[in-house]
Amino acid sequence: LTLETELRKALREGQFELHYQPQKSFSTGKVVGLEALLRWNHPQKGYISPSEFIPLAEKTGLIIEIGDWVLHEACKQNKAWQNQGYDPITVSVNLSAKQFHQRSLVDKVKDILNDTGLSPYYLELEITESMAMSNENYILKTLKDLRDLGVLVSIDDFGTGYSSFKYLSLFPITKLKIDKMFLNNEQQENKAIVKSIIHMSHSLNMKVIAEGVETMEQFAFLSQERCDEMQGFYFSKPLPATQLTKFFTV
Ligand code: G
Ligand code: G
Ligand code: MN
Ligand code: NA
Repeated sequence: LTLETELRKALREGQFELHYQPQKSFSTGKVVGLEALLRWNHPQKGYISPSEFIPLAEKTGLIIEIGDWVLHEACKQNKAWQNQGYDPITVSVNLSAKQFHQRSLVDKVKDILNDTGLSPYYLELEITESMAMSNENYILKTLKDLRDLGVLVSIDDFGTGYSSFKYLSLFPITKLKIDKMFLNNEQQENKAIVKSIIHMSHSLNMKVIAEGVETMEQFAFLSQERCDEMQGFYFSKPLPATQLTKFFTV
C-alpha cells in the first residue's frame, strides 16, 4: 500500500488518536490548557509521528479530512472533561497551512463547536508565522472572524519564521508560543531572545507560552521572566486522553 492509501484507511478505520500535553500557568501553578498532538496508531508499525505523514497529507489534500477529525475530536474530548466536572481549560489544535487557508474554516469551526457543545473560549488554534504573516485581506478577515466567534489563535514555533511587527500588532492573536530551540541554554543569546519575546508579547497585550521546557533551570528562568505559561517534558510528555485527569482541578 502507498502511504496515501494507508492514510485513507487509517481515517476510515479509526487509527488516529490525539495525545494531549499540559500547559501550566506560571501565576496559579495550575494546568490551564492542553495541546492536542496527533498520533497514528498503526496496526503493524505502532505510533507514527505526524511529522512523518503530515507533509504527504498536505500535498494530497487529505490534511483537510484529518484536520476535521482532529478539531472535532479535541473539542469533543474537552467538552467531555468539562461535563465530568473538571475546571474548564483550553484545548489547542495545530492547523496546517491548507487547513488555515480553506475558505470554509470559520464555518467549519462554528459547526464543530455547535456539534460538540464546547464554548469557543476553550478552543485555541495554532498557526505558524508563515501562515499568518502576509497582508492578504482574507487572512486578516479570517483571524477577525475567529476572534468574533470567540476562538483563540496562537502563533506556534514563534521566532523561527519571519514575523512582521506590523502584522503582529494588527492581527487579533492571543498568544505567542516561543519555539523550544530558544530554551537551549548553550547559546547565551537565547536568554536575551526569550526575554525579548516575553516582553514584546506583554507590550502587545498577548500572552506568551514557552514550549519544550525540560529542566528546573529553564522553569526558574521563565518564572523569573514572568512567562505566562509553560509546556514541556518537565511537566509532562503528551499523554492519551485517559491519563490527563490527574492534572485537572475541580
Ligand atoms: O508531537 P510531535 O513531536 O510528534 O509533533 C510533530 C509535529 O507535528 C509538530 O510540528 C506538531 O505541530 C505537528 N502536529 C501535531 N499534531 C498535529 C495536528 O493535529 N495537525 C497538524 N497539522 N500538525 C500537527
Ligand atoms: O510544532 P509544535 O510546537 O506543535 O510541536 C510540538 C512538538 O514538541 C511535539 O512533537 C511534542 O511532542 C514535542 N515536545 C513537547 N514537549 C517537549 C519537550 O519538552 N522537549 C522536546 N524536545 N520536545 C517536546
Ligand atoms: Mn504546536
Ligand atoms: Na512549536
